[in-house]
Amino acid sequence: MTPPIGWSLGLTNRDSCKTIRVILLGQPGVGKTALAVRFSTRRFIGEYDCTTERIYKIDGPLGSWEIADPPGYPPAPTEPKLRWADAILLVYSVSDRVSFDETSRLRFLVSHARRGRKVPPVVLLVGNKADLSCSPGERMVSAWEGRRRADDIQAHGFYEISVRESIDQVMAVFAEVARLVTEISSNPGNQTNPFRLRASTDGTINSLRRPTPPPPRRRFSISARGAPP
Ligand SMILES: Nc1nc2c(ncn2[C@@H]2O[C@H](COP(=O)(O)OP(=O)(O)OP(=O)(O)O)[C@@H](O)[C@H]2O)c(=O)[nH]1
Ligand SMILES: [Mg+2]
Repeated sequence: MTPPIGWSLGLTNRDSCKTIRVILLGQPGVGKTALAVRFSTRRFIGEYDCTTERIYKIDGPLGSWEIADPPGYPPAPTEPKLRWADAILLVYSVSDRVSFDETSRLRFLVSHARRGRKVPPVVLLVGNKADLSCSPGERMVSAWEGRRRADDIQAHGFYEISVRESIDQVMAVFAEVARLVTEISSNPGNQTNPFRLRASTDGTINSLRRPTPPPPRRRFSISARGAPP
């Protein structure tokens, strides 16, 4: 019998039952909704409603999730929203340098909102649209810059992914979120070296990340409702 994925990730049963709350932040058009929908349904649809803020509720092989997907415009998520989340994904597009620059400001907003809190949020920097780097002239931000930015802003990790091309890369991001949230919530004081993930220049995840097996194919139960408090 194949063990539940929570075991393989080193999560306890109690921890894997916790609903993990994630907020996706980034400029308009970087692929936040595509990321949430891909994780929820495994599908890449192509065009998404960008006007309404949603929370996706997901019960799947990686456990229970609430994923807030605010539109990139108008910007500025409020502090209660940033405090609501266990994990924050700062998303940019490798083909859009302005969206990359925005991640520093967003990181500052997150730190400001969470000042004085005992448990810090998990913060991952995610460079999306890595598939575009195959087209000449499309890549504007290198993987090296992404890694360095993640270091500078003290993100817990950096992933360069293509939501369009790879469900495995998307699942790897959320598996790492689950692992980090569990680790940090059980040991909030031990935050000496938060940055531990690297991504390779071709958009795949390299071996510095703890190996996680691909999730089993299973149906998800999802629903979408209104915005977080
Ligand atoms: N080439 C490529 N296009 C992508 C990828 N992910 C998303 N897109 C496209 O990027 C466009 C914007 O995606 P969205 O998910 O709507 O972006 P968003 O960040 O939610 O944008 P707002 O809701 O306006 O803030 C859509 O046309 C997607 O099809 C990817 O990995 N590769
Ligand atoms: Mg959107």
